[in-house]
Amino acid sequence: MYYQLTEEQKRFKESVRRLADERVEPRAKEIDQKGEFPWDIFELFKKQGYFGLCIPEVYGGQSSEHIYVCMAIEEVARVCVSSSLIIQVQALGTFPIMIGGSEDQKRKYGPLLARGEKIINFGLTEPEAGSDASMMRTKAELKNDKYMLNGTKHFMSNGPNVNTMVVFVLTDPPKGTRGISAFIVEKEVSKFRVGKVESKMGIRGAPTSEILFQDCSVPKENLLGEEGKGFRIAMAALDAGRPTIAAQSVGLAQGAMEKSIRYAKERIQFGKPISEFQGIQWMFADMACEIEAARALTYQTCNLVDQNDPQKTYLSACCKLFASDVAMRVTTNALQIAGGYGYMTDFPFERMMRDAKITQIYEGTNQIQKIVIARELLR
Ligand code: COS
Repeated sequence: MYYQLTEEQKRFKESVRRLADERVEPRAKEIDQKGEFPWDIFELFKKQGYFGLCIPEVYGGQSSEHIYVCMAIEEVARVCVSSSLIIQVQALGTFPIMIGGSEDQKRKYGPLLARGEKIINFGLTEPEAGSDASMMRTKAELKNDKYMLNGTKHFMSNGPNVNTMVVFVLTDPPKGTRGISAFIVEKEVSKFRVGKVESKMGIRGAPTSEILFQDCSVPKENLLGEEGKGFRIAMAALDAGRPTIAAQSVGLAQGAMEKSIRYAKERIQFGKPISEFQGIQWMFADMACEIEAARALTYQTCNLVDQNDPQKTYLSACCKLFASDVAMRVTTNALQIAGGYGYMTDFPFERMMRDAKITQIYEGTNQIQKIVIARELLR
């Protein structure tokens, strides 16, 4: 890994890698095959303080730079993408509070989120509002100091397990995106319910479900920022979130390449290890270049997120687009190098390829990233 990190950053990254190798990798296959949320890994990350990596110290976390949460996700994704989502989903739910929350909200929820007592996600998507997030129908009406929420969010990451959500809803429908507001919604208070739990191609240890809001009352003080600011908070949160998906993609690609190299050095055909064939070597060279480029772009984007640089929207879309396409290509080729064995579930390659596919889809499809990039270029 050649991007220049500080000594502290290097030490942190290596410590996550060790933990992932020792504690997560041995569980990866089983997590995928059983399709169950790994509570043991959740507890492990909680103990390590990984949920505080995106929360400043003053609000009970330990974040100083965006790169830390990204490196944690990267190193876990190198061995198990489902497990990396435990950190990623919590971070994406936390970003809107840190971006749009009041001082009181940050002080109240920061420590609870950092300790993993509040398990949170990001409630934007609806059946009719995917790429066009502004098409949401879930509504909130203010009645006697409480907002009443009605509607359905779907494809909610970690839906069955969360006890808290940041939910984006219409408070003033005629105003379009300016009529969308964001709320912190707690299950204990507002009693939202889990709907259909999806069966998925990959990331099978990271459950995805509908969340149903039926006259769910939310205290007025749980509004994030002001009414009508929700869409902008969501977009700004995605600017911070997309580099985390890029980091996940880089980790996944790195893991697939390493496993593929190991395989190629052991697999004998035509009297020698297949790693000695130039055709295979060139595949590794392409993988390595692309991974290095994706990683450097992702880490650079983290710096822009830290500085709240106006270019962060542009680069976060660039790194998510590029890194996820790299993850898809690298995992596909890693499987190809392992041939028939690669296709079998005894080997990790098919799981990694299935997991890679979602990185091109969630947090905005790669087609949406291209729209974001082009808009910034043409502005
Ligand atoms: N940061 C802050 N504000 C932003 C922003 C950003 N990155 N991007 C847009 N906004 C603001 C705009 O400035 C505008 O604000 P004003 O009304 O004050 O002018 C408002 O948000 C609406 O922006 P825009 O007109 O660009 O919205 P569109 O409806 O055209 O949608 C896209 C823009 C396509 C980029 C958006 O719908 C999107 O990101 N879709 C993908 C959603 C997604 O990622 N879903 C995954 C779910 S989470 S796993």
